[in-house]
Amino acid sequence: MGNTDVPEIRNYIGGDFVDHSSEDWIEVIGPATGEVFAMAPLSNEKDVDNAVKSAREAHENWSSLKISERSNWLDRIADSLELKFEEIANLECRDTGKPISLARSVDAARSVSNFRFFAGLLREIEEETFEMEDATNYVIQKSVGVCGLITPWNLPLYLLSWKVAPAIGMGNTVVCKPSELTPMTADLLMRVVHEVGLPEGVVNLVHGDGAGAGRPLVGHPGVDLVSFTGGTETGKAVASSAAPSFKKISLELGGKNSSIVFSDCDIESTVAGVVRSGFLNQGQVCLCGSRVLVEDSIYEEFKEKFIHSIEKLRIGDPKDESTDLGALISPEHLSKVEGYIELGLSEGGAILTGGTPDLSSEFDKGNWISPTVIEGLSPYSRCATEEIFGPVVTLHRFETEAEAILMANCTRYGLAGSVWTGDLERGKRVSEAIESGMIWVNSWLHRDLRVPFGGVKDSGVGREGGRWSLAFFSEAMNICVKHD
Ligand code: TXE
Repeated sequence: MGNTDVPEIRNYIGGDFVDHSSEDWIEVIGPATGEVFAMAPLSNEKDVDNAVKSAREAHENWSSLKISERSNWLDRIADSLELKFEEIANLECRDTGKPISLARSVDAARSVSNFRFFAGLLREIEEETFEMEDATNYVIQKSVGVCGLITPWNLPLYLLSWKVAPAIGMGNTVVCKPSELTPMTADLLMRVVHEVGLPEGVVNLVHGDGAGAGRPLVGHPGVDLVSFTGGTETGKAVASSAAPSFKKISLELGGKNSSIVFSDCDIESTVAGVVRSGFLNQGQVCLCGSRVLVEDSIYEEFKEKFIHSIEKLRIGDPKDESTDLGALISPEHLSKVEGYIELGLSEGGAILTGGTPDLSSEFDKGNWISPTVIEGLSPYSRCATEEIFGPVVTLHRFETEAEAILMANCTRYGLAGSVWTGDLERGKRVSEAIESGMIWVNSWLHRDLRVPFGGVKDSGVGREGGRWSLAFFSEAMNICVKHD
């Protein structure tokens, strides 16, 4: 038993909610108030082993279903999740500390549409053939086997559903390991899977931390593929535990993305877009534009409007419909973010706006910080090149297009970015010169689920999204048939 005053969630293995094998629990804490509102299992390798066995047993039957049958299952999950739309939003708001409006428009909406989208995409799969003079090559896509799916705390169900849907759609069975900081909507997904009657063992879930549950899952000989979203340092550990058994792997890691603002941009929409990109989800999105590079001739004008707009953001109670920014995920993460602000000052930066918000006593134990902007730092400084993953943006000036590109490329990361300009040719040219997986021109996080998603350099390995997800969660096999 965990803390008896609050609800306990359980692992989901072989079609049942089951007890974990130890007596240890994790307190699930609301970041806005510091209250413990649920207990989650602290599972160990025995639990992981049970989950992998169950996934392995289910694989043969599940992979032999027709693709249309599996897409119908995805639609059923989407329908059932849609009925729980408000519950998803409320749980995500409480578990992550993000504003309820964002939990609805981003987390709940995307979790449903991920299942719906992949159901549709699966139905479009066509067999590929390559004719030779005397033979035909048939390319088929087989399932890989058992997939280990490891997800972080910033977009819990959004990212889990992004992996589960294409993985099971392609005939794999899965073991999920959500972040120990935000396990509630993963539990909700298991309730949905249970309610719709998905064959047992197709989706399994083990709660727990990285060392006790994540690591044994990645290293398990019964796991054939690992899809991981999380920090770059953890990604290195995941890559090295997966390597000895040649598991298929996709790593979606951190970012330190530039928003590049040219003097010919539409200043009002650019300021709004760059504020959104800097501070959405309190800056805790790997795609956030946390370094803003502004052309010298409009630097002062941009800065004034940028700060004015940031200072209008409403920070506070995540449950309040009008809140723009909520709390950071944990006290440890808050300390990391504050440490970077101190580092920025010691590196010669000046804070233009920031501090701690003035909130009611209900939030005294929460993890709060106001959106912070630092100027005067070298674009090569640690504060301007390392991932902070919080509401902290650094401002820099550039004079030429070439200088902007050089500055955008001077980090170890290469995930995303945005270019703001009235000249779309330049927008495309500059985008192509940036070492990155994704760039938006005159927008940010404008997502089409069909396009590839992933990064270069220390931002990760591989691509997911659309047909790239289907390719990753399958093995292409060629059958060459010689004609008579
Ligand atoms: O994430 P971790 P943390 C960045 C961000 C943040 C930093 C650390 O900069 O400050 O990462 O965050 C599981 N084997 N991002 O420590 O540790 C863990 O239990 C297998 C960027 O919270 O990467 C969780 O389920 N799994 C990011 C998941 O990995 C392990 C989003 C992610 O946790 C493991 C989050 C191990 N050895 C943080 N150790 C993004 N790309 O969006 C931990 N885990």
